[in-house]
Amino acid sequence: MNKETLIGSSIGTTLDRFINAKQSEFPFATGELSQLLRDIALAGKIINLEINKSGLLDITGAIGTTNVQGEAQQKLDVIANVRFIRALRNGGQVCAIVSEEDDEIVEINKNSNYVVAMDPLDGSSNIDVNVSIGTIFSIYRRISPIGEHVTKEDVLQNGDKQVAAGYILYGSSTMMVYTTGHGVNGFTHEPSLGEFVLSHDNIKSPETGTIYSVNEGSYYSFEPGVRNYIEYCKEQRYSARYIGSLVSDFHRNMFKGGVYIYPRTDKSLNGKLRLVYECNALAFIAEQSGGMATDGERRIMELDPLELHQRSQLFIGSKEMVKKVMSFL
Ligand code: P6P
Repeated sequence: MNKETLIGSSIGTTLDRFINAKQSEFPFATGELSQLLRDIALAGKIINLEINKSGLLDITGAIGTTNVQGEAQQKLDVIANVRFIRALRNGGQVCAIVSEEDDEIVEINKNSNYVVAMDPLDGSSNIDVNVSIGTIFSIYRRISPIGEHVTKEDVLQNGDKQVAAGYILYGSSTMMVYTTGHGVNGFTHEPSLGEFVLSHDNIKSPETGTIYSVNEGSYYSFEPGVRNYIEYCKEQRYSARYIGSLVSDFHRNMFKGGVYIYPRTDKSLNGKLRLVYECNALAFIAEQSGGMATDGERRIMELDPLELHQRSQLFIGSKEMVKKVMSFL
């Protein structure tokens, strides 16, 4: 990149500056959403610090409790949940939070405008073995009047109602990737600055690819169409890449071209991933970057959630690859 291009490029802009610049693109923007995005980034920075030294502190491993899914809660799951709830409470923009780690809606401030649905630390069983993990978040505007208690309809909105969504990937570098419906941008954490800095602007996903991500250990419990698609991938000599951390698999496939599949199995009759705080956010990012996300029949973002922790099948990634999977179902 030559000097003029480098100077003219927006690469290197801090997240704060980027949010401020983009806010001016939103007529009548009051700055509340901007502040909320900053609050999420702040929580991500704090969690990043803790993850990076988790092997040295007694914060890895399970804590002996299970979440509403019946899954063993990891210490960092609970720490991340507390960090996010505290950052969003202090930020003042959030009326309620839906979290994988809380059975019920967490009411924050009934005088605030936004709802956040999040998985504070997805893939957390990977923490102990130093595999990358991620935070996933969706942001909605509340439906009920400000000043009243939050209702279920505030938090059970379909994905098309998201005003913003994204993830923080704690990987070889820590990145925050988000959309407000005007494209997808990626920010890399610069530790010496303590800032997220724009590193990937206007991310576009390849229309197709040669990577498929699925847990083939469940092969014999998949429906025939899914098994036939996996056979198709092998015939095409595609690459099987499955980290066991949804954000990492999704992020790689968005850049390189690929499809991530989590279908129903005999153990997860409706699929394993959660619609409200995992599938919807990544579906928004996928569509905004030119990809696609379905439950095998319908767009993920059209599905009307009926309960907080509802699960869904997930077929997400490069548009032509998702269409190809669906042609087998
Ligand atoms: P399995 C992690 O628990 C997670 O929610 C996703 O991050 C990941 O892709 C998937 O589940 C892994 O599930 O059943 O293949 O181990």
